[in-house]
Amino acid sequence: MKRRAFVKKTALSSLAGLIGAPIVFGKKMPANYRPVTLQEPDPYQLFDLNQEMVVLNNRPWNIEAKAHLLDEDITSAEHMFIRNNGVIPKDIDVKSWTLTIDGESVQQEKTYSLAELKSKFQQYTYQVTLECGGNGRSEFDPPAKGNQWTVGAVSCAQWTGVRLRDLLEDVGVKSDAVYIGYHAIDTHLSGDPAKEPISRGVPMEKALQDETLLAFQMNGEDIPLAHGYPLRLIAGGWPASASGKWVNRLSIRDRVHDGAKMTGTSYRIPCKPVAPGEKVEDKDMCIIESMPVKSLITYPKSGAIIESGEKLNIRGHAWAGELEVSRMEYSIDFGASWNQANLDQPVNRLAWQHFSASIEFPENGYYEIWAKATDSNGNSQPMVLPGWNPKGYLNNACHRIAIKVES
Ligand SMILES: Nc1nc2c(c(=O)[nH]1)N[C@H]1C(S)=C(S)[C@@H](COP(=O)(O)O)O[C@H]1N2
Ligand SMILES: [Mo]
Repeated sequence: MKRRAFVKKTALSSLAGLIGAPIVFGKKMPANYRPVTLQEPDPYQLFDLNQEMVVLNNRPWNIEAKAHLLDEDITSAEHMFIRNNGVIPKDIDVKSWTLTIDGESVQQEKTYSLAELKSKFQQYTYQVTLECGGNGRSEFDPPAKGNQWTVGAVSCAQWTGVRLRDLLEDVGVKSDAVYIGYHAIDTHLSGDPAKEPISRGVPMEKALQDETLLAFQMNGEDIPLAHGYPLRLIAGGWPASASGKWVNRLSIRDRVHDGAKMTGTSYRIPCKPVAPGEKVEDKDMCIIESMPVKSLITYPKSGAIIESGEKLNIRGHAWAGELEVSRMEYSIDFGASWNQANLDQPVNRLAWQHFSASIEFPENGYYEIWAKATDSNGNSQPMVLPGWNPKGYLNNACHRIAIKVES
């Protein structure tokens, strides 16, 4: 086979892989053409997404927001990133939905219907930041495999549900309990029913926090299907992979949960920094817990043109995993000097914080605005890419937008 023809064939089959179906007249497609289904966020109207959302993959569905779409204080479903490891479940019957709590360290295994969960336990609402551990992956060099998230795999919606702590009290937890693992009904891409796409969890200490919920509502309505309808674990401030969607079973474990994507390089980083590209053994990899400090300029949109002499009011959000953001700064001279921005308190623990600033530009021309948050432990965002790791997690480099000032 000639090399050119071969390249074309692999390109076609990888496109078909992304689409999840063979492209019947694929050979007639112009070279470098991107099929419409991959240009639009959701041509089959599976989700209620804004047209500017960016599809990174549609088997499984992985879709991110652009920074300016995240301008809302409370992220709406329309602008919320979607991250799936497997196939979204279909035909969910809420009436027969149950949640079972089991595991080596449960005192009494119990199964609850959704109605029981809602009536038996007190309900709480928290606004919670959920950021994918791989957000920012696209900047790593050498590159990391996986969805090439830029900046938009983060959300901060309001979640309503019952406290996991109250459920744990109801079933009783043995003194040797270490971890909670979730199990859900989404299916593995291979179609193998014995395989779970993902089954992660959190240590007992995190499970017992006030804000750790089993949620049945998002922003005051049923959780949208793509985000975990009808029941979702919410463990804010940690990689969002800990917040299991479509959860029907929780196991109280006497060891660190060993479900799918808990081991190897999944959601783990080298315990000690390594050189870019270095091989790291499994035993030297540590599970990601609280996410690092980060921020996003959500207004204006990058590329804005400002009239000479006008002040520019910028705004955005900042978050710091389990910590609070204590200082917010911006730079218009590539990080040579920094100015203080206004920073609000979070509405509750684990919610992002809003910032704003009014900027005057000294003369006409091109500028970049860089934003830098500092957490309550004094850790600031790095100006450029932080520590390389094999899977490209935890890129919390300063967000930057482009601005032109013209008369
Ligand atoms: N059951 C299940 N839960 C899941 C996932 C999944 O694929 N299946 N993906 C996880 C990951 S990696 C992330 S980042 C978040 C994404 O949540 P969202 O799609 O609601 O934004 O869900 C987490 N919970
Ligand atoms: Mo994720």
